Amino acid sequence: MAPNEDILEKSIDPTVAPLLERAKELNIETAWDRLEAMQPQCGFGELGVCCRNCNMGPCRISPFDDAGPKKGICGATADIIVARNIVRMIAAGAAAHSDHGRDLAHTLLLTAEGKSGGYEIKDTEKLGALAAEYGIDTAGRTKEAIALDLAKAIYAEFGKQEGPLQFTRRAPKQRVALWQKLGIDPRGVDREIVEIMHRTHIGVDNDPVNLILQGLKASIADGWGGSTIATEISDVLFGTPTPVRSEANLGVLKEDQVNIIVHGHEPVLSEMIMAAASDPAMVARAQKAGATGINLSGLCCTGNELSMRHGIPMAGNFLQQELAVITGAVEAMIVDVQCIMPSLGPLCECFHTKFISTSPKAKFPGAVHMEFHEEKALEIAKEIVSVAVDNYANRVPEKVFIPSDKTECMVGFSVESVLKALGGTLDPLLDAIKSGAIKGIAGVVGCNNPKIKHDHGHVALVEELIKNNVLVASTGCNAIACAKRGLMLPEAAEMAGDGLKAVCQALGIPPVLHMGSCVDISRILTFCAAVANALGVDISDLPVAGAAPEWMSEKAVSIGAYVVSSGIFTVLGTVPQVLGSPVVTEVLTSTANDVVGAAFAVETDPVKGADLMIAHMDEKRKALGI
Ligand code: NFS
Ligand code: SF4
Repeated sequence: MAPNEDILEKSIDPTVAPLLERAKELNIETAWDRLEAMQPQCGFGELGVCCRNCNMGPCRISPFDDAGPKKGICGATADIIVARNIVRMIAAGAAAHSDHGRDLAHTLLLTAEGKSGGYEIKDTEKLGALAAEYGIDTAGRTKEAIALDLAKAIYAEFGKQEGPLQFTRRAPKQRVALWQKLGIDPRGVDREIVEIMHRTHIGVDNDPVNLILQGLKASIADGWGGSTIATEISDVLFGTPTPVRSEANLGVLKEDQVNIIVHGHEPVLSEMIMAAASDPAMVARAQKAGATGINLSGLCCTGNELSMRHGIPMAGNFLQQELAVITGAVEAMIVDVQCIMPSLGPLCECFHTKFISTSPKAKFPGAVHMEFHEEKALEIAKEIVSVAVDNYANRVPEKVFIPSDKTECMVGFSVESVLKALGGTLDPLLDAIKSGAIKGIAGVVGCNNPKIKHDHGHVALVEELIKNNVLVASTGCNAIACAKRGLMLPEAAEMAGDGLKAVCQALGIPPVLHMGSCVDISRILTFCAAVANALGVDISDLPVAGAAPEWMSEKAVSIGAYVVSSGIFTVLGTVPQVLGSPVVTEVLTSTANDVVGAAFAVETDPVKGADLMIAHMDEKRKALGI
């Protein structure tokens, strides 16, 4: 039976319609159904004008009705309420990324002290480079001794009372000077987040512009601080990615193997699950259970992390997490933190799938909690994997429905590997930009959101960009969408404009570069800074732009804020909850240009969104005289 019209409208991904049809047959709900049940969504919430920051409230400003309230009980206007709400979203997003970075610092510290159970320092070259940035002596010292100093220095970045954060100094000096002039050069990562919580408490900061500036400051602490820390230490511990072939989409699940999906964000967990799943004893155990082997894949950013370092397949992006379970072929869904739907618990109960939570920070209804600790990492990972293997016997063959679709991709473009592809210097890229063969560089990132046809926002925007000779750097759920679409193959150069096509063919790279997970947007920042420094200009002078075509998370709000604070024009494909405030809307979409040299645009049509980015690049090129 062909899926009905309505289901076909949900996604451009060929695995989605059949699995949604399957869900309907089994009377199982997904995020799409819950979105429908939520209609109409609260108009006050959509505009950002509701406040429950104190117990005189809740208050909401009525933009619809002239006679309705225009002030909260404390007197807060729509501008104040919206500004407080959006900067609290930044605080949450910056906290999520940065706490992820902190966990990596913790793992590095334990590893340096010889106390971690199975981790090692894999990339000594990067360790040396980071030590140099921090002014740590390396001559004649062991990698453990250097790593110990580095871990301590990085740990200190979180609780520091005065700045600067070391990695912010990768930004061009003009940018740093601007941040200093504006008072938004961040101090300790935690301090900036705490200050948002303080300022948004009732009766503290009631100036929308002053609030937004603190939001930008915390977001810079995320992008150039916490997220960069997460990326760099992951590279030290697990290796800096180099181009590798992988596969993407639910067709990577295997009918005759134990399917284990790792979902969430921190490679600290997934790297050990990978080690445990490839242990010969574990594979033998799977074979004894009647499977031909163990098949590991990843979802969301964990998928990106495993794929770009090891070529492990990506099962899908955010909106496919429930569909993965509905295949009936997953023995275990192992999760850590972030973007894990609490719906997975009840959903897994409809199948044989074991839903295993591992982080003390993230427990879920219906999950088995097997707490992960770095000190005994491999040991615990083996216990978790054995639960999955033993669960193979419980699979119900009649319930198995695996779509066949999967696509090959080339992933793993760290800044280091891009430089290597360029022959060790930025010059070929700079020349291609100057000659116009490459019009500019776009960072396209972010989530899925059922408010938008799944993956359509990502793919339509990216295809329009490459057609117009824009090289795309992609991370997060956008990267998975592009991989599934075949845009991350060198052959996809055929879809690019002539200039970009020639460059990609000469270098053997795809027109859309997989740069990693969402914390790895720090790689894009580092790259933009390197290009700006090579040209002797600020990032805001470059023909670059950002986009988050299907964003939904608070992390994405923080990302958008630090990308704009870094001087990069950014297009949002879903409407942020700020339109109830004329002041906040004006500041974010226009005034920001005069302050940080970049602003946001909101455009729900992805092709038009791409066109805005292209027009912006044309303008910047003209100003640079190229
Ligand atoms: Ni990013 Fe990664 Fe995906 Fe969005 Fe979630 S997985 S950190 S937040 S949904 S891109
Ligand atoms: Fe209402 Fe002001 Fe309290 Fe918010 S802080 S709930 S606007 S009284």
